[in-house]
Amino acid sequence: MFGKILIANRGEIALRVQRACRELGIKTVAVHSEVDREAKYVKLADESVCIGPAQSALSYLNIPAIISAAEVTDSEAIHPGYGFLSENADFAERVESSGFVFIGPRADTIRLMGDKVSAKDAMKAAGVPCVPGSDGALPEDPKEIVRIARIVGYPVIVKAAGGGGGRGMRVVHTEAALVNAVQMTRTEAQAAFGNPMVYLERFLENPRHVEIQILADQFKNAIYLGERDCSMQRRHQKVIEEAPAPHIPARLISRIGERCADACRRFDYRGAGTFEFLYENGEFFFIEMNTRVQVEHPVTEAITGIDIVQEQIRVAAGEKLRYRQKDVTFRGHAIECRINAEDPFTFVPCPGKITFYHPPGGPGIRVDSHIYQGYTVPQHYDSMVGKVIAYGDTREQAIRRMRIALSEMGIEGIKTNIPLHQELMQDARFVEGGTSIHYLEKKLAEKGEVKR
Ligand code: MV4
Repeated sequence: MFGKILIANRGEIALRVQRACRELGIKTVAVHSEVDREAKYVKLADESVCIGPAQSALSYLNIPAIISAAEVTDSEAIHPGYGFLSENADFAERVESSGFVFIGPRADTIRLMGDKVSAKDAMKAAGVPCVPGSDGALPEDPKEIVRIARIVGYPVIVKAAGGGGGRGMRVVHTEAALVNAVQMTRTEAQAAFGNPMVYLERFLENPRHVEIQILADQFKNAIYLGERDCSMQRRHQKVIEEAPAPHIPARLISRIGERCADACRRFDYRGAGTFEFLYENGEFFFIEMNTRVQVEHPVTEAITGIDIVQEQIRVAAGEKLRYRQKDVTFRGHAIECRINAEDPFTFVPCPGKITFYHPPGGPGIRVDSHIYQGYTVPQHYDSMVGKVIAYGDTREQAIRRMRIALSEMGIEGIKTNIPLHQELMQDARFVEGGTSIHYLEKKLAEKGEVKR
């Protein structure tokens, strides 16, 4: 096992990784920007290195500074967390060529999944069901594009190969609008990702976002840890996640989970990973794979009892996976509310000093957060300041516990989206379960209408 790990991230995930390291007896190095100098996870780390000014581009995305910090602290491995450099294949490559272990998949795997066209090709070949669409990237010839779209059937969605997570896509309802939409998406994709390749899919009108968590080691052992429903989102930002996904038969999950684990064995996947699917009318359609630990990993940890971050570290150190599929059992239900420093109605970010903080607790409640009374939420980064995870024997119990937790939680000095979560925990459609990816935005639009 490693003796010392550098954590190339900030905020709640930096603290989460640190806790996993501590439990494994590994020393930790925090890297931080100038504005994060006073952050508690920096003080709690065994060592810390300032890697640059507040702007992410000059600190948390500064590859040479991070590699240097690993060198001067004699770290053996680097954990990238989520966001920042976590899915940057060049970073993974530089980490490994500098003699450190990158805690994640190999650089070529990250690159394969970063290109959404090659990712989809690989999944199709591995027997993972995909959204029907163009086979690979679209050609230049407008006549060919029109022909392909006719076969796929309207509405279609044009997506950038270099995009993902909702960036670089356009829905097209008619043939008349197609060629122009493809051209516009190409131009935007070139500007945003340096890659003009686009592909086409049948547009699913009312799906849910259901993802499968997997774990794999370098010895071709791979398991799935069930699914998460992340449909409650606004502008591609997840707001609430839960596991299991309501009203999806367990045998459907095990069938798709086995496909994902099979795919991992096929392309020698190593570490934790997530297969993103759209789920509509009882069918799963693969859209993208994430090669990092995700924000919402705690709901899976709650229902499986497996520490995903510790397993990431173990398999990166070359250990054999400690679980076989038959060892993985699913019990109970978990819901996560992302707590953001933002106006609960306008969603405008609200950084500033926290003058009072009282975290919730009690049976089945987990809080993953780096904040404390007196902490100043900087304006330079994501507005998420923590997550509340409620676990119960049933979904109903998890919801009841979440309501209590939110009512106990006190954060003053900044605005947060706690009121939005409180409203959603009382929302009849949420309580029923199984709402689509459009539910929250529709609900918010209706609320807006009433106000006017
Ligand atoms: C789609 C889709 C409908 N049909 N693909 C958005 C994020 C990116 N991961 C893929 N996205 C979508 N792809 C087809 N063929 C609808 C979305 C989508 C979405 C997906 C997941 C969660 C939230 C979403 C919000 C709007 C659109």
